[in-house]
Amino acid sequence: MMVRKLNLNPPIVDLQHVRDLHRLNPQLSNDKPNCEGLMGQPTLFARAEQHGERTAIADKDCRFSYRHLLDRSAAIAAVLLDGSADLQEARIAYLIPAGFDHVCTQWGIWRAGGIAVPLSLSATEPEIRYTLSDADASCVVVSEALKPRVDSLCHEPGLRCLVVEHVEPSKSTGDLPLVDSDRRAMILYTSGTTGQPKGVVSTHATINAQIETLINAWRWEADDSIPLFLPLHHIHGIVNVMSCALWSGATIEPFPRFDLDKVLSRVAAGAYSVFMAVPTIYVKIIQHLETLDEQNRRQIVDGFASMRLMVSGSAALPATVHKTWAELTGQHLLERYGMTEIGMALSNPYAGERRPGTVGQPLPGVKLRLVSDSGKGVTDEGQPGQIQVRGPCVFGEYWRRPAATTAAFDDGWFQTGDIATLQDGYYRIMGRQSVDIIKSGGYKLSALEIEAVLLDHPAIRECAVVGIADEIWGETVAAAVVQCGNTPVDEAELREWAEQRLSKYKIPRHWKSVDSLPRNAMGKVTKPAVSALFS
Ligand code: MCA
Ligand code: AMP
Repeated sequence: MMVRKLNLNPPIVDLQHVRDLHRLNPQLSNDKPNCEGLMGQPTLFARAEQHGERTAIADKDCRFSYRHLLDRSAAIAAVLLDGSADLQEARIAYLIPAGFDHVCTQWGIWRAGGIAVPLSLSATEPEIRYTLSDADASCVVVSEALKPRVDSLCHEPGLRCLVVEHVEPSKSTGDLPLVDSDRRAMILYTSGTTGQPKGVVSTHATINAQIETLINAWRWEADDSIPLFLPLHHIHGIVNVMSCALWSGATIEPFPRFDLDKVLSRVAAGAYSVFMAVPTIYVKIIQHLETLDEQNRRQIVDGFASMRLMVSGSAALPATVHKTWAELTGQHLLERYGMTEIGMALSNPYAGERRPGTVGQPLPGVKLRLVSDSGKGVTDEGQPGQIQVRGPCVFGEYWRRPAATTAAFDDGWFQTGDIATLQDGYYRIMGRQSVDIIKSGGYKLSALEIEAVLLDHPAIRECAVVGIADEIWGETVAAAVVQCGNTPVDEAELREWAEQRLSKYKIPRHWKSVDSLPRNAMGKVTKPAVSALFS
């Protein structure tokens, strides 16, 4: 198989676009993390050349080297290019489980000059349709097994469907385009305080910065080995696990989803040196360990105990879970804080005290401030303020939403909407400004998006969706509904309606039929009073 020459310093596609990005987020030009390699320096692909024959992906009985990744991604790039010289930031969506084909597709899109738009494996047809349409995708790459999920969409004019297994190895000929690090690389869809998810656009430079700060802070090494079971339409799985591992020359063991028994049997076999998960997963493992006999439990606990690093993030890790985990395994989970728009911003130290209930200090290259409701910088210990972040890890824009992008920044600082305090040198997340954001199982959900789907049901006149505190999931989704007319709709029918339109993790787990929703004097629904209905 021919391997094409990699060009690492290409021309910029749209200079005006790049200028706009730098105006909104001036730190793209000014700040560099305390690490090498940003802006046009070694990329994932140049590094993969160096890692060569090392094992990148250990997938069941197959081991794929970095050389395999480079060859296969070049073949996919050639098929995507289909004779053109550069995809010029065309949006290429993909629906592929974690594994060799997934990585090769992401790399193939990047190497062809496209913007990668990963689709969620749990997305429903309407959700996939929305993403493809909002991103204005020209192509969707899909694995053969998942093709039925996009078949109905592949008849849309202007949308090419490509089955990744059908890409011929022999297609890998000719030059690939030069792709500058300032060009747009990825769009991740995130729920926010508006109804429909917004596309968060990152450039190659942003992603490189997000990777590099973690490589240094968490001391990634080529000898590391990590399981990859988190979804690959979010930063946690894409950057923190997959890209950091591949940047370092480490080995990934992919799982199509989090399968407790399979993952734990590999932990017991001592397969991993690094483990990253959301709090729900640690809670589920703790509960599972309690059901095992002493010998099985011991093997798994020893597997965890021997790892060099275990990280928790995406949602608050209760201090009790941190403590129980430390008692069980001797491991002090490293809790960190991040967001789709900014990558990782705060982290407990790799070496040094990892303080339960806190998210540590700003990572190298991340500038962070707390701002009070009145817009003043918070300087007093223990006083709450909104976290605002700037630096090269911060995204450039919401896809085709210039007003939302402008509103998200305050003088170059990205406004996260999360509230924190700083005490004794450690940041602590206190909550969120918006009651319409729910965090369940590590997923960020918009109450408004779920409400809009329920309101479409002909029998529902009004509804309010809230997050209810939950020991396993952090929060679970609850819906209070006001029905039209006298014929009551049963919960099963509402659930089925929601399941056809929303991913499983967005479906309300608690329902309440009410005569009217609690409202304040202005007529606005009071969400705390809605939550109280479920207590
Ligand atoms: C699933 N179930 C739920 C939920 N999800 N119940 C309540 N609330 C939920 N959120 C139910 C299912 O309906 C099913 O019930 C049963 O639980 C098992 O479902 P399954 O999908 O198999 O669950 P699972 O595989 O155990 O999933 C749990 C999970 C998953 C692995 C924790 O939620 C997950 O992968 N979360 C990670 C999300 C993530 O990576 N977020 C990062 C974004 P039944 O059996 O009755 O049908 S945040 C980010 O990227 C930022 C930058 C950051 O900081 O990291
Ligand atoms: P997402 O937009 O899906 O990337 O989710 C980002 C959000 O997850 C943040 O804005 C926080 O609300 C939350 N989050 C991430 N890490 C933590 C953490 N360690 N503790 C509390 N909340 C967190």
